[in-house]
Amino acid sequence: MAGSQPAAWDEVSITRAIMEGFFQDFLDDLRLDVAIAGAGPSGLTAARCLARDGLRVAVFERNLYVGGGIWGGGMLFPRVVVQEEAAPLFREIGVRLRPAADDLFLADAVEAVSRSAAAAIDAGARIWVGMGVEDLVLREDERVCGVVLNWMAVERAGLHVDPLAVHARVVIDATGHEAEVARTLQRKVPGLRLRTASGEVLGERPMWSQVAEEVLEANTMEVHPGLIVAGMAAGAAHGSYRMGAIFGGMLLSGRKAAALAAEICRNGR
Ligand code: 48F
Repeated sequence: MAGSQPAAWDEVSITRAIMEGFFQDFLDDLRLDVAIAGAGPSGLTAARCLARDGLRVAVFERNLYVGGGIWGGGMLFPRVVVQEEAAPLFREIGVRLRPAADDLFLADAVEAVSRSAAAAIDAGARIWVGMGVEDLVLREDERVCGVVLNWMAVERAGLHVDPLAVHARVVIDATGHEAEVARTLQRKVPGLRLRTASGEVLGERPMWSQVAEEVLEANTMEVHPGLIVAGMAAGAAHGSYRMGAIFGGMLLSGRKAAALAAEICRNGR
């Protein structure tokens, strides 16, 4: 600015701030209690509950934005429905709910994403975006002990770039309908039997909302030592039904996944 004192910073200061800040934070997260793949409703809820319990937790989200399937509500109508049992999990983070027909509650999708992400961060979780979980780290007895990461941009460009890894005592697969992390484990360890009834990831069935929601908490479990499935990944792992734009099960599943992961961390496995 002509005539005024030049600012102390220049372009290099901006670059330095970004690079130093990134690496300070990322180095902090190289050894986690819990690594969560996917920042949809189940992953964000799990992250908040774990961080609130004092565990070191990070979420790795492939996209540049968080929220997973919340944004689109139902068929691009940006409203999401939750049932009464799950309503407190939204209310406690300030998501306003309107009563809807048949004992359901309605939330604004943008508010639900924003408050879920903010609550997880406020509790102490860190969310990394643009980083996908492309594989797992294994140890003796095929125990899962970390995630293998790469940039979404690398994946999309189809570049041959080796990934980096972060250790975690527990990994939560909250990747949604494809249960990507559990499927990767199954694909890469021939003969592996998961702890699902079928021993494998069955994939999601067509829609039956009520049953899908009812069984989701039970399906949220450690499917392999060190690997918990949550949210739609838990449904898909067990070959359960699709539920559509009702999200209560996702919140309850995230909370249960957090409780299971915390228990594993406490028991020192
Ligand atoms: O799909 P998503 O919202 O999963 P969710 O928490 O909730 C499902 C509901 O949104 C909805 C539903 C309703 O009730 O059926 O679909 O189970 O969020 C999954 C997140 O994981 C990211 C993906 O971009 C999304 O934000 N994701 C998927 N694969 C990976 C991943 C991966 N390999 N690594 C990192 N993130």
